[in-house]
Amino acid sequence: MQALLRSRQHPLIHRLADTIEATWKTYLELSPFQVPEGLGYVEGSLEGEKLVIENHCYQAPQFRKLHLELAQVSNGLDILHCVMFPNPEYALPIFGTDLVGGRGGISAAIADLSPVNLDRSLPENYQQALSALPEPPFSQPRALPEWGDIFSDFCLFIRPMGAAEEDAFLQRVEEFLTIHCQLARVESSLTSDLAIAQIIAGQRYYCTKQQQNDKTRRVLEKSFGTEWADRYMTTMLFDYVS
Ligand code: BLA
Repeated sequence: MQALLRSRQHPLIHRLADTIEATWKTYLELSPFQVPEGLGYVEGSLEGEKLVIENHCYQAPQFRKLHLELAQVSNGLDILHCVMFPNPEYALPIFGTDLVGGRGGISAAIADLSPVNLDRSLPENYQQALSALPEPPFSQPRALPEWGDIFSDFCLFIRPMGAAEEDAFLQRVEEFLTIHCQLARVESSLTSDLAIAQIIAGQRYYCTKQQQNDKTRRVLEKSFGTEWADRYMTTMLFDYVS
């Protein structure tokens, strides 16, 4: 078995990957998740840029898929992508985080608990817990893209400047994750088919928006081609139940 990709990645990516897995193991009843055939570990280099992808997936009673992906492009780009897809019988938001950067530092650090209910607001218990967190001290906020209407008011999208801001980002994501796992554990499942159908629709909306991220698509296309990139984005990164 080769060394884990994270040991060769930007330190913040390595630390966040470890934090995500540790939090999952602490709070959730994890079981294995079957990654689609051939997608656990992938390498491609179509237009010369070699891309390596390592997927770590689990499931838990409240989550149909817990996905942590680490990727590295030979030009020096390091990526961490993580999404926790709730089982649609639970009216839970979608946790997502993306870190993109390389030797020059992390250029994009984003984390959110994104609502999926009809009025696209977070449940009251989430709003309360998130509002109680101190205002984070980041000097370079970044503007969300057009498709970013899926994100909550608590969404963090920054370019971390220096070690202190990297630490603060990591800490904030750990707080999001802990709040989410703690609230998910005590959430009861929905019983009404209508309510479940509404959650499914909300999750589908989230995924169709994320599939519009051309920056992700371009990185995948350059190494694997357009068809593979599209299939990967719709079946591995942002698949939804129908
Ligand atoms: C941005 N995502 C990016 C960027 C790249 C990727 C290259 C641009 C970085 C920058 O502007 O500094 C690439 N991200 C990838 C790739 C994968 C990936 C190749 O995950 C996977 C193989 N993206 C997510 C999730 C969120 C997300 C879960 O996967 C949020 C919860 C957000 N990424 C996100 C946003 C941007 C981004 C909002 C900025 C997009 C823009 O500015 O247009």
